[in-house]
Amino acid sequence: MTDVVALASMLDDAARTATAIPQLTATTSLTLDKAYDVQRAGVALRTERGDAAVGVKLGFTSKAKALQMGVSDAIIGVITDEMRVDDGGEVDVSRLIHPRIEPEVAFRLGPDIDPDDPHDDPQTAVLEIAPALEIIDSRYRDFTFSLEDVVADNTSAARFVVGPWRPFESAQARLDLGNLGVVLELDGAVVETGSTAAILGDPLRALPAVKRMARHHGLALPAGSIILAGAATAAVSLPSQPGISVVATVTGLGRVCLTTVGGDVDG
Ligand code: 0L1
Ligand code: MG
Repeated sequence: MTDVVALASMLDDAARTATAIPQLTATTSLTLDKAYDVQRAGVALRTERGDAAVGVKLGFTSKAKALQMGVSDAIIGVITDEMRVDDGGEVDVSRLIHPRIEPEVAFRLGPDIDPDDPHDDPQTAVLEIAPALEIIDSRYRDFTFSLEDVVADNTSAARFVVGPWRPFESAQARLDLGNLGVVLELDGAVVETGSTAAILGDPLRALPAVKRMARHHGLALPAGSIILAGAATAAVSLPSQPGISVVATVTGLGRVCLTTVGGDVDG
């Protein structure tokens, strides 16, 4: 267990000082279960400092990314209050190592989901849906890692922004949530376009996946939890200059944005 806490501390220091470290698996043998133990210990370090878990996120939800990593299942991480940025708010890039940004869809739970109850249908617990932006920032040098490394690193979770919440039931009645157009703009230019179909074929599939993985890895899904379903396009590097605007638009759900601050004026 000491080993697990020591590994979690290394990743935690890397995040707090915005300093990349070598992959843990370069010097330590890590199974997937142990990697999730390291992730849990890292989240515990955050909560001991007063941060709070506010939900979960899925990674490797696109076929392309899963193939690239040679994995057949998504991975799950924890998002916390300190990672949250208001819609239209500022992200200080000087506090991040090599951030990348991806457009996503977020769900918010009304009641809690009991991961251990096989009769608890996760979709019926969803109250709201929104467009979202996730900033991932691997704590590893060159953004290079194994599956176990990235799980230990809390799936590269760094910041997230959620746009306007809309009632889930009416969005589902009115829209084909499995194929909504998605546009990502950086500094006024379109840099990625895609579809919500890139998220597990349909972002609604994120809900049973989250429940299954929460059960397996001992994560709670209390009332009000936010679920980041996964990326609808490839992730794009977030420039390290201040004043860069990022906008994601999901057809029918609306837009969500942020602006960079801090960092190097010359990039
Ligand atoms: O949120 C994501 O899809 C990323 C998961 C971790 C992999 C990465 O950092 O690219
Ligand atoms: Mg993501």
